[in-house]
Amino acid sequence: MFGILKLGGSILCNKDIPYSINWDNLNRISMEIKQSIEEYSKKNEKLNLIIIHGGGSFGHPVAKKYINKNEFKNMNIGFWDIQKSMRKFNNIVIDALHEYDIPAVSIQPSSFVAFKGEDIYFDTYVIEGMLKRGLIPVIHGDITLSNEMDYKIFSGDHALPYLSKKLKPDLSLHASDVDGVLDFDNRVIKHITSENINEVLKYLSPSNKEDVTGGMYLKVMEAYKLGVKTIIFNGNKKGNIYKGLMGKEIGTKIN
Ligand code: IP8
Repeated sequence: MFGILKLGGSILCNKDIPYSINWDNLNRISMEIKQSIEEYSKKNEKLNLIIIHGGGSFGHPVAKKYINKNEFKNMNIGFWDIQKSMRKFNNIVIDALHEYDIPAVSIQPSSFVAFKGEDIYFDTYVIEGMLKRGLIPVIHGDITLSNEMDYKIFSGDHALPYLSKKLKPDLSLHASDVDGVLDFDNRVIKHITSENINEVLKYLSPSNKEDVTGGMYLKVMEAYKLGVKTIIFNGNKKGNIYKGLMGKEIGTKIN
């Protein structure tokens, strides 16, 4: 089984407090990942896994300091400041995974990922090699270079569809802080296809004001545009990460 799991920053942090970790969630999620690895291994299967995490209360507040009217300013400081905040966060996530003997290794996008227009340059040779060797790459949202002289935030919501399209996992999982994609009555839309996508887009409100990236709209659009089968579900709920990794039906399926 090959899965790519994105952990939204909002489930790993307390978004209202800069640099705050939601330790209960981080520990529980690490434990559920470990449980899934063990469950597959009992069935003589291997869970190949890539983990992606968002910026949470580390990347977003720091990035905001350098964005003015949609443009990056003062980036001779900003680039390393944003990079540093995400490096700290990524270290904490990886340390928690190591507590459960999960062979997590860090991938820092600001060092080698770039945008060319809307296209993403992201060489995956090393990530694929890590997977082959049983390692679990942990990639995060980050600041990246864009075009000739610009910068752009590389979101976990870019990473998940990009890697899913390129590496073709069996499962592409999006653990967010809501039960799935919701309609106006807050009911979970179980399945998004070409039949209902236009209807669904009407329900999606713009991103939370603390986020410098696109919220649910970006998640749904990116997954839909690339035709990647993605599940969006609530990672705050106990057992859901495990269920998701075991391929159980939860949240909203997009394909
Ligand atoms: O939370 C954003 O990643 P996201 C990363 O996955 C930064 O959108 C640096 C704000």
